[in-house]
Order: sequence, then structure tokens, then C-alpha cells
Amino acid sequence: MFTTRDKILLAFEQAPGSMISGSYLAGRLGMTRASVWKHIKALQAEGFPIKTRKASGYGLTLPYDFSLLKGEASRGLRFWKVHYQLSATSTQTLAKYAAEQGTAEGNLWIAEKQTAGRGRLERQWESGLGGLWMSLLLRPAIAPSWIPSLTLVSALSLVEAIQSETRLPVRLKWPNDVVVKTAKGWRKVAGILTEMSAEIDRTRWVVIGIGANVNNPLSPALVDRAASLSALLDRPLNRASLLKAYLSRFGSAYRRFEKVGFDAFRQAYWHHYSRPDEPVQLKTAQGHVRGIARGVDARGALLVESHNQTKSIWEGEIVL
Ligand code: BT5
Repeated sequence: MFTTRDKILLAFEQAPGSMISGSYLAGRLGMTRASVWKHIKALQAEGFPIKTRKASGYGLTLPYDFSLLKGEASRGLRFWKVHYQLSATSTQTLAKYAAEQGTAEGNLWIAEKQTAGRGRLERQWESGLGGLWMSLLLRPAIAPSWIPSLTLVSALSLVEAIQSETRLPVRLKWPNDVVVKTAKGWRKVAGILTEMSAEIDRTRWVVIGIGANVNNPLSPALVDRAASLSALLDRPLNRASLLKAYLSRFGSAYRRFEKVGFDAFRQAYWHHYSRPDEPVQLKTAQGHVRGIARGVDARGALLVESHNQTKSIWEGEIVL
């Protein structure tokens, strides 16, 4: 079901580069020109690049990827059911609420922008228009202790999907970041936040939140740490194709993971790792760890070699 605002955006999509008059939109949507104007104002306030000209009406100032709005991501999917909205506080909140209501696994929530996107440890996640912001609800038949490695499987599917859609040399940064090496150093293009509800030996639900910088510009505060795929490629990307590339990979990986666990994905994960056999420094709850990153174990822990001993690191993050 399209909302009035969706319909206005779709009218722009169908008339690329042209101005559309207020009276044309009013006729098409069965409303007054004054209410069209109110909706346009609201879309502008959300950040959509819409220009207004008194004589000719409304038009887009920049090319925009409407693939998600048009529902292209939902076509042909079997296991996954996509819920789309223009704006959300955080898709994690939508998915977690649905999980608590008993919604089945395979549902996923996407928002064109988030007003309170979250990273791990309650950090902020910048989620402007044009990115891919989504949360997947799963109910895996596996013990809670395996869930961290399910997140690594998701990161692996994401890096493969980005590679196949863009041909960019994106890599994984343990545990869940997708990064790319630019002339100015490593930049994060995507991150994953996994939340769950479980009893000691039973997982009730898992929500995997994925944030990928696709066509979204980044704030000055992030440009020395992050990059958008469209900026790297110098062209906008179709987010629905990227999403489908990810979902088809992750759908089969998930089924395999439920049967055989992470061991089957270890080698592929390490193959895409950004800096194998190089010195690494980690910030963990127990303090800093330094050593050489040698691989991941059958549960997804990072293997760090230091003074001829190998430690398994379960949580924390790599300091670049
Ligand atoms: C992550 O956290 O990398 C997980 C991000 C998950 C976001 C998705 S979007 C859909 C779903 N809904 C949500 O509300 N969240 C999920 P972490 O490793 O903690 O990284 C957070 C740090 O990355 C911040 O402290 C910033 O330094 C940086 N950061 C913030 N926004 C960024 C962005 N758009 N791209 C790259 N880095 C960013």
C-alpha cells in the first residue's frame, strides 16, 4: 500500500528531470493543490531533494534511487517478507517489537532514513536518505552461544553481495564491519548490530540490523572513517538489487548454518578478511589485546597470536 507521500515520490520517479505541476499532482492524487503543497513541504523537511518553482511546480534536484519505494526488493522473494517505510526511529525497534508480538522469522523492515539509528553499545548510527537500513527477524533453532557466529555469516553474505554488485574490493573487519581500502586508508561501508532474546539453551528471536552506506552522503564527522558505495563508484546504486543479492545469499547461508554451524563458513570468512596475518590491536571488555590475526575459530572468535600463544577473542573491536 502506497501512502500519499510515496505516490508523490513515484510521480517524480516517472518524470525524471522534469518539473511536475501542483495541479497535475492534485488531479492524480485526488486532493487539493494546498494539500499537495503540505505533503511536499513534509517531504522536503525529511530531506528529499525536491525543488519548488512558482511557475512550473515541483521537481527533484538530484537523481534518487526509488527502487526500495517501488517495492522492487520484494519481488520474487520466498522466505523474506519486506516491510518498507519512509522514515523510522530505528528499524531495530520495529523488528524487536514485531518479534515480541510473535511475528514469524523472515520478516524484515527497511526505512529510507532513520531518525535514531543505533550502532553497538548504544552508539549512534548515521542513517540519512539513500542508505540501506534494515533489520531482519530470525528464530534460529540453535543455542544462544552460537548467535555471534550467525552475525559473522551475515557479514560474509553482505561482503559477497556488495562485491558482486559493485566489483569493489570490500573486505571484512572482525567481527561485523565491511570496510574498503581507499587512498586515504580504511573506510567503513557497512556495519551490523545483532540483538536477541533467549533463555539459557533456547533462542527466542534474533534481530540482525544492517546499515550500509549506499547512496547516502556522510557527515563531515565521518568522512575520515566511513565511505558510501556511490561515492566510491561515482554513480548511484540500485539498493533493491543490492538487498536482493544479500538476501538470496544470506537465506541459503542461514539454512546451512542452522544445520552445520559456523565451521563451514570459516574459510570463506577469513578469505574476505581485511588484514590476515597482520598485527592487530583489539579493545575488549578485559582491556587491550595485541598480536597477529591468524583466523577465526569454529565459533567465530578471532584467533590472535602473541608470544607464541594463540588467544580466542570473543568480543571487542579492532582499533585501526
Ligand atoms: C555498527 O555499530 O556498525 C552497527 C550499525 C548497525 C546499523 C543498522 S541500520 C539498520 C538497523 N537499525 C539501527 O538502528 N541499527 C541497525 P558500531 O560498530 O558500534 O559502529 C558505530 C560507530 O560507527 C559510530 O560510533 C560511528 O563512529 C560510526 N558510524 C556511525 N554512523 C556510521 C555510518 N553511517 N557509516 C559508517 N560509520 C558510522
